[in-house]
Amino acid sequence: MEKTFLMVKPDGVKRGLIGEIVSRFENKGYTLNRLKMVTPSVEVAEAHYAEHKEKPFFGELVEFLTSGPVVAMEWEGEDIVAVSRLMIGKTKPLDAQPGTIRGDFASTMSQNVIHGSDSVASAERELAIWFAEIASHVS
Ligand code: RTP
Ligand code: MG
Repeated sequence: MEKTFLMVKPDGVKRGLIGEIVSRFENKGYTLNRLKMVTPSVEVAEAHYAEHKEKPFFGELVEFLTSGPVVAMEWEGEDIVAVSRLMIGKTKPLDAQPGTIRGDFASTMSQNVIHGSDSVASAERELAIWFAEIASHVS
C-alpha cells in the first residue's frame, strides 16, 4: 500500500490544529502508521527542503520549520500521495480551495499549516529523513 509523509508545521501546532488535521486523514479512511512530535534541527529541515536549496526563500523556510515543534507522520492508503495533496490544497492562498486544509486554515504562503510529499519518490525520501534511525540523532 502507498505511503506518504505528512507534517503539521510549527504554525499548525501552535494554533492547535493537530487534532483537526489528523481527523481529516482518519475520516478519509487512511491509516496512521507512525507519528512523532519534534523540533526539527537545521540539518533535518535543510535535508527535507533540499529541492529548494537555491531558492531565495530557502533560509526563511528552514528558519520557520525549526521555529518550534512539528508533528511528523507516516500515513498509508490507496493513492494517498496524490489524494493527500488534494486534501491539503495549493501552496498559494489564492489557489487553495475552501474545503482543503490550507483553504480552510492558511492565509499566507509561508505559514501554511501542513506539508505533504509531492510524489511517491519524495515520500520515500522524506520518510527516510524523518523516521530512519539516523534521524534520531539529528532531530
Ligand atoms: P510543502 O513542500 O511545504 O508541502 O509545500 P508545497 O509542496 O505546497 O510547496 P513547495 O513548492 O514545495 O514549497 C515549499 C514551501 O516553500 C514556501 N514557498 N515560498 N515565496 C515563494 O515563492 C514560495 N514558494 C514556496 C511555502 O511555504 C511552501 O510550503
Ligand atoms: Mg513541497
